[in-house]
Amino acid sequence: GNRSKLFYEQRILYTKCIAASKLFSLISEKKTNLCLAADVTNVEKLLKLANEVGPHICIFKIHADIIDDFAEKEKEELKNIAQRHNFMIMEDRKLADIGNTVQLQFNQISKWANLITVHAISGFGILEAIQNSMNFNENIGVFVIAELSSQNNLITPDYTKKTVHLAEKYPKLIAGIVCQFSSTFSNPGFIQMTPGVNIEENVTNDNLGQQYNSPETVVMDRSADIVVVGRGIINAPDPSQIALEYKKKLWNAYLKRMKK
Ligand code: BMP
Repeated sequence: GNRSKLFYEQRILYTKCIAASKLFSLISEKKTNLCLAADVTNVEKLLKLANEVGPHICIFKIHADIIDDFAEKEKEELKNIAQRHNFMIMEDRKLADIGNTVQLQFNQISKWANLITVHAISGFGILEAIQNSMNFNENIGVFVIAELSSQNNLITPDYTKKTVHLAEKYPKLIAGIVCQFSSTFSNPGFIQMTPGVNIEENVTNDNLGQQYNSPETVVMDRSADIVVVGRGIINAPDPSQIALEYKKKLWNAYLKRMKK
């Protein structure tokens, strides 16, 4: 089947992951497929961003290990903001260790995050470990990294294929796949999350290998379901206003894709 021609609401029928079905319905309710990469180091700034940009996003994605003093109190505050503005919190931890270690890491992260990213590099053990822990917390959704946006990264087409194949074996766990292309997977129950987007004129990369495309390219040509934007929003003088602009562009690209 062609997952890119199904509406978000329709995709709910195909997923077995609770977090993914929540995500599909909140996307269609809020009419936003924008994920903010809130890559800031100051915790006050982080919470301010969550408050201001919250109405325009489906996911607030963070790297907890870059934030100064991200303690219990701040995590609670972020959870409250998420509830108020109806978005999900993703820890982009890219877990990659052996199953046992990942289980210990996951048990910490699952106390405050709704979604988490993992690399499948260490094999089935990583997903087994999360599945074991998941019995206590069924609402965490996993996104598996099948491709990276960075130039000359070491992921091969074979690795990508095997990653998707492994993900298929854990349908209750896997909310989606982080990848760049429509052809990477076909399961309509999985959500395609795609980073590397910037709408500024002439911004096609940074100087550390990141590569950028337009909202239209990733949503229409590459069938992204959720698009990750970081510096394009967080470095702007008015993040909330520019987030709204990204939101509109990304949603229009989705509507155009459905009509095409
Ligand atoms: P920016 O839009 O500022 O380039 O940020 C992109 C975000 O997406 C970063 O938080 C990065 O960790 C994440 N990311 C990425 O850029 N490429 C990938 O392939 C996978 C990612 O998670």
